[in-house]
Amino acid sequence: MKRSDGNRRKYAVCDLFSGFTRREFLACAGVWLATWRNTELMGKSKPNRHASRPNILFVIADDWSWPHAGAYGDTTVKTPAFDSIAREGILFTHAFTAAPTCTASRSAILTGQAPHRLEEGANLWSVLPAKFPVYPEVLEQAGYAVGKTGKGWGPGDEKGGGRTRNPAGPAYPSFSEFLKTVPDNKPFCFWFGSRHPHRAYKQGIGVNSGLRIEDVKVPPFLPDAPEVRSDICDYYWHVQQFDAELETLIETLEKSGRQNDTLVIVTSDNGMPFPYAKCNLYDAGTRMPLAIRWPGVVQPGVRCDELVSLTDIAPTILEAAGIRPPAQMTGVSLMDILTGAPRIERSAVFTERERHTIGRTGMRSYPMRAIRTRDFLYIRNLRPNLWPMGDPHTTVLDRIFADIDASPTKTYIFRNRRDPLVAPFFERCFLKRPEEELYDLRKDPWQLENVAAQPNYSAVKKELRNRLDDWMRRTGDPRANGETDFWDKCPYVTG
Ligand SMILES: [Ca+2]
Repeated sequence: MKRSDGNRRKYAVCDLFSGFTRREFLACAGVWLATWRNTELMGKSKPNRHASRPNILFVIADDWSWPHAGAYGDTTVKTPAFDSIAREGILFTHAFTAAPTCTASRSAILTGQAPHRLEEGANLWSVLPAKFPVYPEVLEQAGYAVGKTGKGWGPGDEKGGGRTRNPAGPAYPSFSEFLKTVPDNKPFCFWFGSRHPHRAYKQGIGVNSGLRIEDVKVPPFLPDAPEVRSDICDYYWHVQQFDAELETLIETLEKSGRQNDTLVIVTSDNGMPFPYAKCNLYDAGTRMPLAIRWPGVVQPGVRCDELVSLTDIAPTILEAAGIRPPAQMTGVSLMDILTGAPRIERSAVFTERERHTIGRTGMRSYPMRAIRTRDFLYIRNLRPNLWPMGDPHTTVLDRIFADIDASPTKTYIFRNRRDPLVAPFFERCFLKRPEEELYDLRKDPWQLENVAAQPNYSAVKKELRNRLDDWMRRTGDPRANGETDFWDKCPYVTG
């Protein structure tokens, strides 16, 4: 085994610690190190048959939540292209974005780092300073052809912070146009950023295209009303548009004859644009569809239930290309999962948010941090005196609670907030929240009942609070040391 592989593995050991308690880490590290020593010393590790460096096709939807795909059991929305990638590769059931807001999520995917490490890059409509390396640049320096179409990093000033282009790569009109520029002997890295299913929607387009409101399963965090069902049909229609784009990409790849040498990754940046979803740290905002296909490497039809983060994508891509990830990447390569290698299952992922819209007096952020384990979600609201979804003090409905996208569902809940049947949804989705939230996912999978104040949960709350504190400290979170107004003062760069 090459020395660089050994270094990479050592690096992975250090970084794996991010998902573990100290006790779990110590218990597992011995087993892991023994495996490593055996393969290292006895030379029994399999030769890297991917040394030829695969092409990378990264396909990202905009505002698409788990589990809205056929591969996850949704029988209403039709996603044959995503389902085919899942069937021919690996389907992740517990993948989480680092932040439920476009810019921060994309910053984290590209850099492999937690957003709070990326300065302005943690805010919506911001810049991603050039000092933070992104995987397309690293691949380009290693000889890859790099390009992107559609929504790359952003929204924000893609050339701000000392950059010369969008961090996702130079723009091309389409994947096929990009491929025409790539010599046969050169590997490529291409980013396709869809605009679907981001709003705005043409109201009724879902129903008018044949989706039936009676077929919609309304998630329990939303009221079951015809307006909401129709809004979900519109969302589904846009999910299907994304899937059609994915189908075209797959066909283009096949026509190029390079599909067997290409690692395809399909995911989303944050959850559906509905109350309690996008811009929230509940699963509806952070849990993402994720499927990865890599012919000859990933076993077809594998389903992975381990907790993974989209910050893991960049180190995965780099490792697949035979490149050691930059030391500051807090993500952990998924190569062991992709190859079915022995591994330590991670026991947690971490999510966060800073400023989304400028919906608060003084352009203030509403900072949150969370730890998600198999059985619990613990959220800390660092400024519980502020409105989590934006200030209510305006007469323009679109700007009331501005962190919730304007939509028929938002309007329905707001206008019916005094209806006893709707009031609990309004309180949960719109109003202020306590400093700590804790949800027992074993009996509350949609995180509707905060049990943080219940005495029988005090031990688990303490443990999760400590783990979250520990992660914030170890990853250099400026908020680990208390209040900061750094993200309040960052410009809202709308171009
Ligand atoms: Ca988005």
